[in-house]
Amino acid sequence: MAKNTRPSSGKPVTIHDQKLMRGKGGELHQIADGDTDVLTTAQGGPVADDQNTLKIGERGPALIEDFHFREKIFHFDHERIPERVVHARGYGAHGFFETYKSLAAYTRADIFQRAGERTPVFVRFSTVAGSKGSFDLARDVRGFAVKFYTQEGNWDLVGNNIPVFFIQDAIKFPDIIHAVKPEPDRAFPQAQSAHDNFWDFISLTPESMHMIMWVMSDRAIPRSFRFMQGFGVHTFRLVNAKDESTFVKFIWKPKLGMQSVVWNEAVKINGADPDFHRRDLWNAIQAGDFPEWELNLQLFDQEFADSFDFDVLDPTKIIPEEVLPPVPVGRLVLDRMPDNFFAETEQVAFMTQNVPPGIDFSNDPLLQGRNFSYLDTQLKRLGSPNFTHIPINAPKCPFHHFQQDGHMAMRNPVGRVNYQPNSFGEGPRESPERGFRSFADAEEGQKVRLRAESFADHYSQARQFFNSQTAPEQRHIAAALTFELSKVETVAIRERMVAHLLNIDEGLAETVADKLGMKELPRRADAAVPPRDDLEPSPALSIIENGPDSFVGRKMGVLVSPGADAVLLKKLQAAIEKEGAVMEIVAPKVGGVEAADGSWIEAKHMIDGGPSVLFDAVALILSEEGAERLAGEAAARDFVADAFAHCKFIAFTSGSIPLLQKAGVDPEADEGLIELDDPKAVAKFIASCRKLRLWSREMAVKL
Ligand code: HDD
Repeated sequence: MAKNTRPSSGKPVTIHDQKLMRGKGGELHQIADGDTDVLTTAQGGPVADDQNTLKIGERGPALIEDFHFREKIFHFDHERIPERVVHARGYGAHGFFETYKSLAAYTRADIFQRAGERTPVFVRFSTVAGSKGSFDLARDVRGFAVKFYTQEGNWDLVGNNIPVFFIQDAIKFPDIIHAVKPEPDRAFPQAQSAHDNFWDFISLTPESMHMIMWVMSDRAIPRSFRFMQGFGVHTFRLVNAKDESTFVKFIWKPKLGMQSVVWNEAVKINGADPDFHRRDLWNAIQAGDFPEWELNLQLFDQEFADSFDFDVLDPTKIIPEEVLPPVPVGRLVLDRMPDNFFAETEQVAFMTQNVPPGIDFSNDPLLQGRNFSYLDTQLKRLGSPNFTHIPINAPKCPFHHFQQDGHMAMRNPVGRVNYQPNSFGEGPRESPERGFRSFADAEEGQKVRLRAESFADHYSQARQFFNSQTAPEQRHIAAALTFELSKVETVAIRERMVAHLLNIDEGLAETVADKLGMKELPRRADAAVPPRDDLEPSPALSIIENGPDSFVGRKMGVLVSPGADAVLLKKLQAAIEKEGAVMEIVAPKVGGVEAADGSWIEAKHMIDGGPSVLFDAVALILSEEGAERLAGEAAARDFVADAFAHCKFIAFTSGSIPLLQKAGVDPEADEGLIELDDPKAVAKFIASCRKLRLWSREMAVKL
């Protein structure tokens, strides 16, 4: 029998056994046997009291003898591990990869041998610059890292949602990352590239210009992970059973199509829901809408590689899809969230050097450097060479080796023999047939620190990317450059950047210079080799050109008021669900509203907590009285004004017109405003939503 003192009343309570629970106010409840497990220490000892430290007397000093208290606080004090030095903010999910057909002609990798075979995967998406607690909608590259648990060991394809990189040689990685991260004296800005250090480095690094075009484009503010492409970036090799090599580039294409948000929206999403991308993935998977991507390969040989002016080993270059069409070889489906974020998403250790037999590296100097960095960083972060013992990092195929001991060793080999060769006939042996064999490329040369001439063209593909964008996308690039450079205080840096832009597109350079208020254009930057202007635009590079023409997987926000038309709402809901999209109701109060027919409409958000930036399209189902009342609320006016400014499709009942007008939106402004005045209007509205945005409105809005 033990005694326990309730801090609030001071009255002693006698505890008969451990089957007790404390309510919110600290009160104890007797609970039935078997209702819950008994709380224990990490050593397994049952705990009698988890509310009070052991003291001398009710008001006395604490005793060091309180092993439960000490263990609990000790563990808490050590809960954090170092966050990733880059890609700290991320979100992961489990799933599978399904191979479409045998690729035995190209690779002996087991994962690509049998059509229909499924391989378990874990995927982690991330931003690069921000820390773990930063917001999701930063303008940034997104990491797209896939761990395939193949039958021949783990294969990690550690890619991004952008197919090129800032730098050509890994030795520059600490510099680009230092430059983009918060400045070291002031420790800001967080998760932003819009500051002097970043643009200083970029303006002195012409090789980054192609990547800069991508990062200033809508690719860097994706609508969600589900609507992003992914790229292995580097040229890799596939190697078949005859030890023949084929170069390969890896591309992930989302089944739902690509989609991004606009910058003004991104800024507001970060305030309204900093976890917007996380929540989106969580909700989709929990709802059974499993996101899917197709893996595409661009396969080529040395002769094809030699046909370009640029080097396929240069990670600042792409091979346009129109020149080398990607071949779909399998699909990736994410169908399960981790049971525990820390154990899985935080502790997962991706490494570019994890390749199975049949997949090999190229000499890309960025990839070569990465192959050192990823192993090294895991030791720092996870604290032990035994990080492969953590379930998320352990292979799912049989594995046998003689590595032993070290911190947290959980899988030490058993038996007497822990070396080879040995004469006891015990333990695993190497296999020249099954084992990984590096592609035996012939290499010779002097030891030098040189960048190849074939890496010297820094502008041609930047120009090609810009030329491949639609007019709205080009406007977004100009606006992003202007915004970012407007945050740069050092005028010389702004000028250096415009000098580079002159090598990419004169119109772009002039627009940015004008919007920055520059009095005159700087001299064009010197180019190591003259930029080409004869590269054909590649429509595959535009998000808008490759729109899905579908509202599947998107989200509709419906603003309702008391007296709303419940029949119309039901019709709209049915149409949205039939389309494969999701509807969420926003109301003046989260409890919901009473409809015109007396039925009750449940809401998901109150108007202050459900701004239209959280939705892909909106509908206003308001009674006239409700609209008039909402017109007096800033949040409701913003709901409408933002949806309009962000070029979203807006449906409305005639009763909603007072709110539209107060928000400054002419109900007849354009075809993106659809009055729900007859039964056919719902279908018309959904059909419009498939276009996702009415970009022609953008010039009128002048966002
Ligand atoms: Fe990296 C993490 C992608 C260049 C060094 N990188 C990391 C992650 C992704 C990428 C997606 C997060 C993985 C996860 O979710 O845990 N990195 C890239 C791409 C690059 C690239 C696509 C260029 C093509 N990275 C790069 C270079 C170096 C690194 C040149 C160093 C020489 N990257 C790292 C790292 C990280 C990392 C320090 C931090 C945490 C980790 O590895 O596990 O090793």
